[in-house]
Amino acid sequence: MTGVAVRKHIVLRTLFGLYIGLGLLFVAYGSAQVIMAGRIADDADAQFELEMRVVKNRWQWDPDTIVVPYGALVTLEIENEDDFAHGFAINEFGVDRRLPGGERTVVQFVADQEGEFEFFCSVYCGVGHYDQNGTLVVTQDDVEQVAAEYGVEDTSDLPVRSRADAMSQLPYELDADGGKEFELTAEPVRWDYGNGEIIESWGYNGQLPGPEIRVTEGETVRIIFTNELPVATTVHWHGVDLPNEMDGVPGYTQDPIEPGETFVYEFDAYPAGTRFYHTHGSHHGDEAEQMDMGLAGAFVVEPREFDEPDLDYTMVLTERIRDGIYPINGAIYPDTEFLSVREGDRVRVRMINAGSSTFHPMHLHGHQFRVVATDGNPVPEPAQLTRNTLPLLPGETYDIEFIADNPGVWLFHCHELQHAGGGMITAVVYEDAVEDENVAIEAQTGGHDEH
Ligand SMILES: [Cu+2]
Repeated sequence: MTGVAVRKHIVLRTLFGLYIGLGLLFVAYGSAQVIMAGRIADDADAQFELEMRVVKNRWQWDPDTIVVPYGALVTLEIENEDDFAHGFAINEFGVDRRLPGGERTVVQFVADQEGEFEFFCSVYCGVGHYDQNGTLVVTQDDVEQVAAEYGVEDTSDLPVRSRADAMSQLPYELDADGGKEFELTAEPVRWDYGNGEIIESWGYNGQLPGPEIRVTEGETVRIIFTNELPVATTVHWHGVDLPNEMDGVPGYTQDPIEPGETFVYEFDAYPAGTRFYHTHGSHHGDEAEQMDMGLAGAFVVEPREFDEPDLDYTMVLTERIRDGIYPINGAIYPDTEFLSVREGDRVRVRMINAGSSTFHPMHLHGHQFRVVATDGNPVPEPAQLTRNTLPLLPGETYDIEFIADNPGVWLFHCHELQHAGGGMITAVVYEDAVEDENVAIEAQTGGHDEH
């Protein structure tokens, strides 16, 4: 790799100003520090992007370890998204740069001393970050080897995947007793959310959201789960009434599943409805971080007698708050998949809020819809509300239905408009309208089953 200029990007941000609220909210911003714990450079032009961050009142650098070869010209792009000033200093290299809140700076120095050096924040801001230091390692030995000794995992070579590579439903095999057996793997991936946003993520079977698991009520479901993440994890079956030991809560119902380990979840699928699966973390406190890295997917239990709609569309809402991204099914506008309908269709949308902390008032243009299920459970017809905007709190699911009776191209978006701006927009597109409307929309549509 010598002579190849590899530009390593690491983006992390301080959101100190946002650390108000519940404990769970704090850890939402801790995402990515685990797989981005360090970076290595193996050529003379070592470029890094470095951010300063405070998580749960604790100061953190991300990456917190940087390994470079002796003699490298080190370029650090440092970003401070905090409202407060911070500083970046390495005494031995004469670096001490003050960085006002919200600003970015570039620091350059030649790594002309071998050894291990501390980098630290040189501005006291009362958060207690002044004693949380990062490590710069300068070595004449093989950098990869030295990095391994420091536990630095370089993920910049992970494959980039996007919705185009994703499967819509997880395949299964029928076992001898008629149960459905699935294989699910949690693994790191660089996820392309669209619109130029490629972010290091954790996905089930390498995708965000995880592939939909669809079964029929009463079926025995066996999920052979393998953890290929660099951290321990668990899988929780949200809204499913299963035996306690299958609930996926580390420290309560099971031990955390360590990297490389497999755990088998087995239960009967009750009750019918739109459910989902998501990580419950490795211990109390990292659930939000793991979930917003991408570890969630739909788990749909069809009733035995299912009055199938013309279009059955699952809409998983997630969030990458630090990056300002609010995806629908792992993609942000204008790269979201649109709902392709025909006039007269009865359309069901299974909306799932699988983000850790944010609510989404989802608004459909041009139609009124009925709320036919709340948290997966059917609403009796006289009690069904007719709405065009429906807020989803974290962990909630709603099934809505509407009749496609108003041809055109109609936006369907989060009406928290910061979220819409962060990509949470899709559209209901009538097939006939596509020919009349612009080609860009045509390119986006798809997924309509023949009927
Ligand atoms: Cu929203």
